[in-house]
Amino acid sequence: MIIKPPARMAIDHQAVLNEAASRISRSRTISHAGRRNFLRRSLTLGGIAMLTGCALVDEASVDTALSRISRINDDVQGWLFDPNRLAPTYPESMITRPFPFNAYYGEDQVREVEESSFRLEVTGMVADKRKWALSELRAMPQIDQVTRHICVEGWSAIGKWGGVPFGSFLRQVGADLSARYVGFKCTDDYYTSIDMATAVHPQTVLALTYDGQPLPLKYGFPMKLRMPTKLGYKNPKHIQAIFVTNTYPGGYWEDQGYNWFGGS
Ligand SMILES: Nc1nc2c(c(=O)[nH]1)N[C@H]1C(S)=C(S)[C@@H](COP(=O)(O)O)O[C@H]1N2
Ligand SMILES: [Mo]
Repeated sequence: MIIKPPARMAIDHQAVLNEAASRISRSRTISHAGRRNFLRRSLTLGGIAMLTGCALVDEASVDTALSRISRINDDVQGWLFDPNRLAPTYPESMITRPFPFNAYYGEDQVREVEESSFRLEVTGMVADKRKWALSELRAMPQIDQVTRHICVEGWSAIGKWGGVPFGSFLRQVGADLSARYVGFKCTDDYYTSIDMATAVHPQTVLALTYDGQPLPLKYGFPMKLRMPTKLGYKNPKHIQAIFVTNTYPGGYWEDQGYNWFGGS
């Protein structure tokens, strides 16, 4: 089927995005599935073509349109993100046991990391680029929180993570907090990146423990970034390097089409 593109016209992108943002926030009171249907019903094919500037004539242009929508969606989620709104926390009695494992490989392929020689690298737009031993991170003030992890593969689970509030860590290394992104490289070659607003959110934790114990290997030893405001794939395990940048770093799943903002 060939869908005729609308005639070229000046598009007020700001107005379109404002409308999309207000639709999303209005639809926040309804369920996730309801919200999806709501948006699906409100965006016509002509609307998609107009919003993305793509004539939906073949599969390639549909893919381009979808990835542009995903980037517009990143912007809208970024604008809607409330830096003071807290994700729900739960009593310890609700912790999911055993907590599920997930990665882009099987649990038998988790790679060892040697604790004594491990050093966290910190690069990019930061004043202090020195490397960190695990013991130095453990010496910083720590917090604990019980939150829900949501994986797009269709499961969610409640767990307890503890560690250094990531905002404190970024301030400690003199990160430029006006930079757009914080990127992560992991010892298993996974990588991802987040927006600065989420990086300094009060519940974003550079987690060193799980359920009161040093972070087990399968859950991301030596450290993971735990963000209850973001979906599972945005929470990098086995962090080796952290960098602050204005250049979009993408991510392992994000580069394969997962939405970059990945709010939950
Ligand atoms: N380094 C690394 N981090 C990762 C992944 C991965 O494959 N490698 N998978 C992500 C996904 S999709 C999920 S759901 C969670 C799973 O974390 P868990 O094993 O603690 O449940 O880790 C995320 N972080
Ligand atoms: Mo996931």
